[in-house]
Amino acid sequence: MIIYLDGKYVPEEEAKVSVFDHGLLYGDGVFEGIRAYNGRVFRLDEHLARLYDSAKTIDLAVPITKEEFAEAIKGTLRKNNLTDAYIRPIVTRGKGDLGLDPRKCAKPTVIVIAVSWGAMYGDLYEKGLRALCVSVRRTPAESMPPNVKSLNYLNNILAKIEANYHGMDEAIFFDIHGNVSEGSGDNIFVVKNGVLITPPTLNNLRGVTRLVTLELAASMGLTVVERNLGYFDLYSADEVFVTGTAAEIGPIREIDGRVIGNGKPGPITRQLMAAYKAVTQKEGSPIYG
Ligand code: PXG
Repeated sequence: MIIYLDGKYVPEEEAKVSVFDHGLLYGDGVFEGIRAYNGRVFRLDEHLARLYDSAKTIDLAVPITKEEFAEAIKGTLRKNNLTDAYIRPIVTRGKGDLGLDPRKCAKPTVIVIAVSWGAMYGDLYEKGLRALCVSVRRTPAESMPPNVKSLNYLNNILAKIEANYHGMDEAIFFDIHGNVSEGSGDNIFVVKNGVLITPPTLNNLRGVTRLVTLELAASMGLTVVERNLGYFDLYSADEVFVTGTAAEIGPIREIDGRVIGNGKPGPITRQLMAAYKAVTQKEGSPIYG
């Protein structure tokens, strides 16, 4: 496997970062998760825009341009002969000392990893996922905006651990005010009486897949509403699904023991899953030629 590291393509064994890198010491850095389908990188510009916005918010200057970053991503895919892949761009604060002060970090570390990747949830796209509303709350925007895709994912990992202990496939986060936020690594939608509803994005990550889903829903003539949701809305929904680059569109069949709809992926969810599959297969920035 070939990794992009600070301007060079190197074998995985040589792709090493310092133990003094603040990405490791403090989770001080940002990342993205991007997919390539059928020889094209899906929504590359949107992911790069979010990466640079996340970096800006934490006062981290990405040392290369977006165009150079796009080329680093495609270059990594080409070096590994990939057409269908999961891509992980990372920018860390870089090597510093054991103190917190980011001014000690002279140069950000830039990494691109790309691996071959299939469906994340296997047969659960047919059966539906079981989800748990976890007790751990999504980090409030007042502390650390959930819009920043930072390397510190402990909040999300704690949610995942709680869901794991309960034998559930995914965690559903609430914010500190009691509003539904998102999944541990995906955004959430409910369908009620034919209307698609998803929370506004102050308390969650502005998911690229969320945006694509909203576009697809609009093109299908569905009514879409962005408003806050509570437990009531989840438990009494006709359909619930999560969206993410890794998860794609994942139907939820059960939440906290409540069966959602008839316990199977609902018709609107299925329509959106099919539309998402179609758009990922034909859209995107070409890797080769
Ligand atoms: N919310 C959070 C907290 C995320 O981490 C999404 C929503 C969906 O965003 P996109 O742009 O991908 O539609 C994410 C996605 C995983 C995993 O293992 C997920 C993400 C990153 C790393 C791993 O599920 N991010």
